[in-house]
Amino acid sequence: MTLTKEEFKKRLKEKLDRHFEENLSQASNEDIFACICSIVRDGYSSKWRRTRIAETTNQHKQTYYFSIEFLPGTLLKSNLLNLGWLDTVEAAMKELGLDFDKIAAIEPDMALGNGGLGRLAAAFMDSLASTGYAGNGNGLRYKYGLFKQKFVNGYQKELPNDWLQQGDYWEVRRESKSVLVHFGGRYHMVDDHGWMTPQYDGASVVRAVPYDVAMVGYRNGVANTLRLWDAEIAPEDELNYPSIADRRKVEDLTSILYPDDSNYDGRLLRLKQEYFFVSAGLQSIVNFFIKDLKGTDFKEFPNYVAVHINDTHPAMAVAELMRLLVDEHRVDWDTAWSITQKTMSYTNHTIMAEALEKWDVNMFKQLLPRLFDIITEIDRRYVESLEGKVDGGMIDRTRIIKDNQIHMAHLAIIGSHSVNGVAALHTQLLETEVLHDFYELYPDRFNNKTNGITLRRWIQIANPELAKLLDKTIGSKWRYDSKEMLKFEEYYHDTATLNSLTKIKADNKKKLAKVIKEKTGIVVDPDAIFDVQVKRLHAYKRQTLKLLHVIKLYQDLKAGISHPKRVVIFGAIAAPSYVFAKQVIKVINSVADLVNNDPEIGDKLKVVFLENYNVSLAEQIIPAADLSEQISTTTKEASGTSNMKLMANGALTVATMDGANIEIKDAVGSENIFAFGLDKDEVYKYYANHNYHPRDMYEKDPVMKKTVDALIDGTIPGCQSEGRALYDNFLGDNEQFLVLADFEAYLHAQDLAEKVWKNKRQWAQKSLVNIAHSERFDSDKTIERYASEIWHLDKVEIEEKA
Ligand code: 26Q
Repeated sequence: MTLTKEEFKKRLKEKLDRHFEENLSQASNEDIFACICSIVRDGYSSKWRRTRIAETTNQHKQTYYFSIEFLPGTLLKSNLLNLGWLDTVEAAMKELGLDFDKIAAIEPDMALGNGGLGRLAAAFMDSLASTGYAGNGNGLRYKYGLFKQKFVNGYQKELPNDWLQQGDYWEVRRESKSVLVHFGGRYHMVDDHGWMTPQYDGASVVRAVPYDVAMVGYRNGVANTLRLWDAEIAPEDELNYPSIADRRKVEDLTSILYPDDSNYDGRLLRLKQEYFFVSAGLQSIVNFFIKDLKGTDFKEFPNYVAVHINDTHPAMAVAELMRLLVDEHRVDWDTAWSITQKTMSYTNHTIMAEALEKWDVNMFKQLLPRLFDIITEIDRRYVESLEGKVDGGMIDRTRIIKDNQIHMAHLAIIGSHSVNGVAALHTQLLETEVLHDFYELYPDRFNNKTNGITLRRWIQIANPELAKLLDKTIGSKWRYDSKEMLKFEEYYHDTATLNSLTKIKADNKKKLAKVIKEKTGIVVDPDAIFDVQVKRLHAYKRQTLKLLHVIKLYQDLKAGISHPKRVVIFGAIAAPSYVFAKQVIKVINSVADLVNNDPEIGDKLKVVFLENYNVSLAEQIIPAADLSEQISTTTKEASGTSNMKLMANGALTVATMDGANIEIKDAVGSENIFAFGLDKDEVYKYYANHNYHPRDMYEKDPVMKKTVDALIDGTIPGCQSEGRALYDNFLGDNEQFLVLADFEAYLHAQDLAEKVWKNKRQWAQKSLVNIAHSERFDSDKTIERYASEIWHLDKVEIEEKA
């Protein structure tokens, strides 16, 4: 359905009149925003309905992406883009004399995630709809999304993020689809007409109410559903919660998103959350199967339903589906197991042992007694199936329950037909190291699916001028088929295109400079190198290495050694209980204070740590980046996705050969990336031989020594204890992220970057190559691979293809 400017204006006026009894000149931006959202909802509501009908009547297999995080950011512009209305609305708003960007900025970020994992889930939702597959999300409707980060005196403070305060514009409460989820109590098995059935006693019941958000496909008539569950008191259980405080306990279940992959606080609540959305999601899928698809012929289930386990957080889906099939629908165990394995697939997102979830047996048993017994039975049968076939060590290492803990990754692997990593190196490390035993047992289950990003958001929306340049050079087909972007490389020698590229970047940098001025008061020179590191704050991601580089640059400048002007931009949130990460934030802020206020330095070097990094801020930073910092300790970053977004916006990458950086290098060629650092074998050698002695390196290398000493010798005021903590960390033999081992190589890579920077044409050429090859990381393509190789989906009918 096309929308003309005049039609849009008419609708906007009608909505204002109807909802607010206002005309345009009186209306507040908030009211105008609400009305535009309403027009957008009208625009996709019939698609949403028709997609649902098509999925049921044509009985397409559907995939359900179970994820404890979804990080869509804002939806107004992306919905407009996907409806094909964005340009029209922007133009119409201009004609009305309204600032559309300002009005769109009213929308709060939907920040139901911490970082890459949640953002990937959101990108996959967009891509599933845009490639025309029936793919839905299943998650939690956190009342408070990821906390709001503030810096107070350089320290991170966390404030509640009340994103629902103004009401969410996109969700639809689906009361009639509510289900009940049970916790605690006891049960015993009774013979009910020949079927052993659990009878529960003393369990508490929580009502799960779904809020559905439409996921609109790019100009194809498809709208899928992201279903987020909210916890409420079940009417049948109301008497058990007489006081407000009691009620709050239930509602707390979906209050907060755990911002933590590093501590054990609140684990019980987290376990409850996991079961809550897994059980509610599976119940609603099974209900749909019975009511609208195949009745109770559950053998057909895997032909119609795929359930994807995004990291281990929803891994108990394996046991919960078994419970639903065996207990509630009387499917025999072996049949149920075969159905479950065919239905489930699992993605691993980390190789870090501490992030592989394990649950304490006693806690689990108390909260989920029946599920625990089902997992015990799965484990028993698993062990039995291997006894006599493999050595006992193998069984001990791979079984699900051991040492009083439930190993969720093991449950996910044993209960799925597919296990994938998120970049080639990561998958290889899963196969050869982390999950090697499982790889020996089930080699066919393992496969790689390198992550992707949605180029619609990161180019078309965040960098419209770049999008126009692509249209002008290679035509607009790339907007549907990113492979077309490779043609941009043909403009490698085209001076006009290179100049346009430089101009677009310069304009984006000016815009960001304004944002920086507004947010921090810091004045930066848009002609400087904009050097960007944006990602969760974690020791393995090594914001510390960037910090050391900044200190080194500062010392050089003070000593009269010149460098091209540089603005170093950080965006990073630390988990509240992650002490080291918070110390890093404090030291970076202290260094920023020192450098930014030193008159001798002026605008030769600026350090900007922007608060509260989120999707919306990323949309402002990334198009303005010249350099992309992807400097994790090799083997530690499963994939990374900011690396892909930055590349798509023409930033050149400084990279260790980790995660997807390797594939970026393959795509652009080694001359178009600044690769450096230890390779995976060197890293593993240090670990195996226990011969990492950073103090020796420090003593031998005066440059390194001077840089590291700045942390403790009073150079950086205001962070004495934190500076000391970093210093001690860098110099300890047990520093597992090998910061100092890569220091020299990193400086060298940065020197090279500075050299290339001096040749503007060469820089633009490398930038152009990066943009052209970012097509390789289009999440539409990633989803095509999941759809064909893991989920076995076919496409739902696509109308309105432009
Ligand atoms: C675990 C236990 C208790 C509480 C929280 C958590 C928790 C929270 C967040 C565990 C993991 C996360 C987030 C992980 C994450 O974002 N991983 C990233 O996933 C990206 C998408 O695959 C990759 O690109 C990144 O490399 C990986 O770090």
